[in-house]
Amino acid sequence: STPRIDVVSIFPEYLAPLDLSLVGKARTSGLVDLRVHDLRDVTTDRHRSVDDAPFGGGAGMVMRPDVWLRAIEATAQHRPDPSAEPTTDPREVLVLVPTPSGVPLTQATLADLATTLASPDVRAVITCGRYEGIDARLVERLADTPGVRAVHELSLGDYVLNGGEVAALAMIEGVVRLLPGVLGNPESVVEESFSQPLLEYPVYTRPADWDGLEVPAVLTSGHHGAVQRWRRDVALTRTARRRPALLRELAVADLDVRDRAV
Ligand code: 6GU
Repeated sequence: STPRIDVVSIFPEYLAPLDLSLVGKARTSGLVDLRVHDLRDVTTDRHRSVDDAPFGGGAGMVMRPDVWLRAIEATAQHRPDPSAEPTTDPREVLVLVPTPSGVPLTQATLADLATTLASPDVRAVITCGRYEGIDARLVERLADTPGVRAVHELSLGDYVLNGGEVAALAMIEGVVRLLPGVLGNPESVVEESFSQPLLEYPVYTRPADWDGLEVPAVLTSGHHGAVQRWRRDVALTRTARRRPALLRELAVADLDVRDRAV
């Protein structure tokens, strides 16, 4: 079966970039089944309302859990081609909830997701909230809803966006490139930073002298060992300056390895 991700949003047009580039190609070549839905399609009132005032007061509006649950359930309806009768996708669903209060999204999270989605019995749904977020009882209810495998509340980082759509784009791009058959050269996945837990070294191309700015001499020396040492050194220096916590984690992981050897 094809890995499947459904995205639900009140701004489905926000997800238009999923037609482009590597993700767009993965879709048209059948490597991933991505479907975008309008949350308002499952509303039942004349105003198609998806939100209400917060209990306890405060600014903004809160998204209604009943509408969201219906939308997630509706994604199971599956129409292999537009002329066919709809059938129900039998797979368990992994619900991904983008929120600035979530667990930080990491390369390890993406790798886990890619593995999970590559298995034939799971699909994912991403719920793009807006306003002040979704009524917290949605996650509670999902946790004991049959057919729901797990719920992950995930954050892109410590800053505030207006809604989950940009996070959904980030999650999808990050996962799709890890799916089997999507990247031509799997070495570029293994080599990049965060598989190897250091920031990447700087890269250069022709001309060797660009308007007086020269490429580091070691890179044109033809000495492969020296190039590797230089890249490792610059990556370490860069990581120490820009992401000191990352380097400390690496040092701790290294100590753990030594402890196990004792
Ligand atoms: Cl996942 N959502 C929103 N609204 N803001 C964010 C975020 C997510 N991650 C960082 N900021």
